[in-house]
Amino acid sequence: MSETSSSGRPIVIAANRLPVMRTNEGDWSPSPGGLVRALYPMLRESGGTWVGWTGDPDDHAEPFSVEGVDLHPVPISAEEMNLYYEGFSNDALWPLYHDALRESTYDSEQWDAYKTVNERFATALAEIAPADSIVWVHDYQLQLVPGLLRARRPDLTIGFFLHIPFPSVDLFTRLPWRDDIVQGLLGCDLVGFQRPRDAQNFIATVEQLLEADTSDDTVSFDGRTVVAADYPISIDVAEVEEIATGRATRQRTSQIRARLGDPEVIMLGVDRLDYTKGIGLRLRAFAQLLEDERLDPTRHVMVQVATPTREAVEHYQDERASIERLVGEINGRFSRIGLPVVHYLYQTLPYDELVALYRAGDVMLVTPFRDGMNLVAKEYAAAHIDGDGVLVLSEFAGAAEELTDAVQVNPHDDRALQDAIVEAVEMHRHERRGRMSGLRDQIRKSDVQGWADRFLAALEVASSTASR
Ligand code: GDG
Repeated sequence: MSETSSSGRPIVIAANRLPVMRTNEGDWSPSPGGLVRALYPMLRESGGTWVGWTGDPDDHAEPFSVEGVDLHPVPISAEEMNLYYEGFSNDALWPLYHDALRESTYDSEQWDAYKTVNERFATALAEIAPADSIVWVHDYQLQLVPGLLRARRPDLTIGFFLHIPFPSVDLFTRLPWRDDIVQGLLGCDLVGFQRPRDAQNFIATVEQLLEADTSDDTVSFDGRTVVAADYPISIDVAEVEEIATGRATRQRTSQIRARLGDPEVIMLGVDRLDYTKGIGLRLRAFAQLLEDERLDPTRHVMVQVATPTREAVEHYQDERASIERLVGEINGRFSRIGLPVVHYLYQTLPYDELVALYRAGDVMLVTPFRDGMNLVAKEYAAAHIDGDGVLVLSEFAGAAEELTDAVQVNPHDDRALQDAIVEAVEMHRHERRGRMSGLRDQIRKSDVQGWADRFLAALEVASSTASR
């Protein structure tokens, strides 16, 4: 824990979802995930609070506390869920911020719901944040909150972290409500991004839209200075290593290999079933390699975990249908009785099972068209305590900035992707181990706790220099 986070100032986190889930007995327990693991202990120590939605529509639950952290539910109705979350957040902002990979829907009713929910979050935060506390707002669903909160509570230190990319000026300015969004973010003392390029895009956008004074990493607007910089997120490395080392995981990994028919090489993909992740692309590359006999279905198999997500949004339904058709085609053509060549799981697996799969994966395929960071790539390296395994990584994942020992590839180039897969499959043991050692050194240098500490330390510096 850094000196800054133990400086005694209470911390309030705001995110779309609360960091807890209901147990079978109807109680609450912290949800799995690196963000929760990084922030929970800090909140416990600072006497902090997390503000967010419980996940159930129209849930007007009173504030409660789980393992020493105060949780403050913000109600969201079923209709708002549809307009603010599935609509504006995931059908307008998500595709726009990911290189406009799908057409965005711009709908003023959805925008109104986005504003209403952001106002509700800002009102809740203004009421509960202790005097002079630190408020850390997360992600694209809540971009108006910093500005709304600053107007109500100028005493607060406000930070924001965007988990997804910030697009180029040319893309961002398509957004009908572009000025409102950037002004919302400028209510912060510090706006954090995954990559330097995201921060640069933000600064260039502010410069163009608001004609504000900017420098490399600051914006002067409305008499205040706002810092915009990159803080690449990471994972709980120790936790993944602990699971990976466990006896149960080792046994499960051997069992998985055996169940797959003890192939020479297991290729693995793990993604939310999202059109940004390039799942179809890698399946097509795999199929072409089988077709060209550069891979052999008796020696090389693929496992693709595609976690259900945003199933009410049409682009996601289309993507699922297209992937499932492709899996069917490939298996129809190349499988043998009892031995499919692609093992496809449209499921959310327990985390232990995921780590066992990472360990079983000889080659990990992470091929997004665009990704803020991609934690799966980092989790794969953390799980490979055996020092072996090859990561094939898209140049368009934020993780590519740090994970330079991966086999990096432009996933839009189908031949290059096929070659990268063959390179990974055929890589000499010595080179595999050298690269994996580089990947593991890199992620150990910056785990999620370090990320949170760095962000909060920079936020306190930014707020002490900003004139309010
Ligand atoms: C957003 C940004 C950025 C996946 N399947 C299962 C499962 N997972 C877990 C993984 C990993 C997480 O979900 C996925 O994180 P990613 O980073 O890969 O992707 P997004 O969900 O799109 O996350 C992304 C991230 O925010 C953080 O800032 O890196 O760029 O898009 O932790 O392990 N977990 C379990 N079962 C599954 O089936 N338990």
